[in-house]
Amino acid sequence: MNDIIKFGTSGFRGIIADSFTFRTLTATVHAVADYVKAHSINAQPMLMVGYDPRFMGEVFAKDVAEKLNMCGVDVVLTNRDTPTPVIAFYVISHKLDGAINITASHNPPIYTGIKFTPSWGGPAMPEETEQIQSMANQYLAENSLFEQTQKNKGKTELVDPMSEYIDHLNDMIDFKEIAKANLKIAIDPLHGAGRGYLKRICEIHGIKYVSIHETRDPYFGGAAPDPNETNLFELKKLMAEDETIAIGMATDGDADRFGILDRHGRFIIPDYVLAILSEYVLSTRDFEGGLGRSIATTHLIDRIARQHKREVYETPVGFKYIGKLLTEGKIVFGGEESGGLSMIGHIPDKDGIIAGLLMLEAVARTNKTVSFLLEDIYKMVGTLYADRRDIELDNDSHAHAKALMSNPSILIDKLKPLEVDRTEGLKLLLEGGSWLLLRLSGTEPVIRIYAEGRQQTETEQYINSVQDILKHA
Ligand code: VG1
Ligand code: CO
Repeated sequence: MNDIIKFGTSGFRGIIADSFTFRTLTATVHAVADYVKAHSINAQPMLMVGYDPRFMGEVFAKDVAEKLNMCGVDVVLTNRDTPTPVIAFYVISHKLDGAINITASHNPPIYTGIKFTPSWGGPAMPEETEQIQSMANQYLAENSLFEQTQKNKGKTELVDPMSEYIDHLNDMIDFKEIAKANLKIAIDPLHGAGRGYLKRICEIHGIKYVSIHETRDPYFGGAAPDPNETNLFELKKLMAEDETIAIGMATDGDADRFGILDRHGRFIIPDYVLAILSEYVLSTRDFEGGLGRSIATTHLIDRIARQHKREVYETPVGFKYIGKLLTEGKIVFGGEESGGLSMIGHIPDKDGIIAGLLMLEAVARTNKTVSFLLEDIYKMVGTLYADRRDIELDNDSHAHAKALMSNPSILIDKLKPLEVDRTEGLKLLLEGGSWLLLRLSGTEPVIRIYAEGRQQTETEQYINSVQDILKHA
């Protein structure tokens, strides 16, 4: 039997009315309820239920709350679309048993999905989602969904988690430094769940700002709510026209990813943002511990860790692994090339809001632009140029991509790697600190080719060589 409900890198996602329906949602919710009841120390467990601003998000969320109540689980339901990091913070600070979030994150508007946050506050680990997934698919197959009502029904309460989260940021960010620098910023939540958050933070702290895409639009203006260079063209334009804006900050559909623009609207790829902020956090925060990065993320982080005599931990792709390292106290700061980061004292999930604020603090304190901060990194540890290309896959090309990854001799003959790493997908470690990684996405039907070379041209060559092989397969 083919499983209809599949948890990928972060949650179960599906096209609305195709694999994501009330039926698959209900099956998943029942399975989550089973999981939570088996693991909670409370007789009546409690979950937060939230949603992003996608089509019918609030309707699905209300349905989730009702189904959870029927299963004997209490619910705190968010009063509006809410960022994943805000939900994670609420779960931890209120010691809940977890959360269900109706979101497909950065995916295009035809998708929605479910992210499950367990009580530890990070994205669920594979051992957690495997149990939920197999139970959910069993419920679907047996068609036994609505019989499971309990005598002790749960209750639902509506909450507004915004101000508690914003208050907590006072412990994480040096707003005094930010105020002193008196900078103006530009904000773009891309119509996602981050709507109103950075804006409110600016209002509270007297930071000058302009913002766009703050309204709810389930079509996200016609693109995916992914804060990459292409999708940030309007923010870019706004910054190019206003000389006084020091930095631009964007968040994705559920506001756990960041996008950063330097003055004049220059897009800074997340790898560089992570390098700058790893260095900044290590030199301004007094915490013990190493740095964390995924296998697909810049090795500049390793060099920065070495400079500070700290450990670096490499994980598979998915912030859950970095979240665990934060929870275990092994790292001070961790990030992923897709635009995810968090730090000690905050949540074990990525947070696009704190990412923007941390960069603003770095710019304010050092009185340097983001590009200058990157130059400082290069001066300190040398240069590396990271890049990624995503190639859409149909059935044929999917088979080719898989074949190349399982038998990469043609690539190995061509690039002569020093080492082949099979932790996830295929990673070739090359001369002079360069590397190449191929893996299939767990959230979209694409193969991702990542590379990092000593020159931009070297990076492009590596990526092109894979693309050529795939084209001619
Ligand atoms: C992608 C990113 C990964 C991220 C995940 C969830 O996964 O590469 O870094 O953690 O999305 O992000 P994949 O398997 O498609 O490469 V989010 O903002 O969609 O929760
Ligand atoms: Co996201």
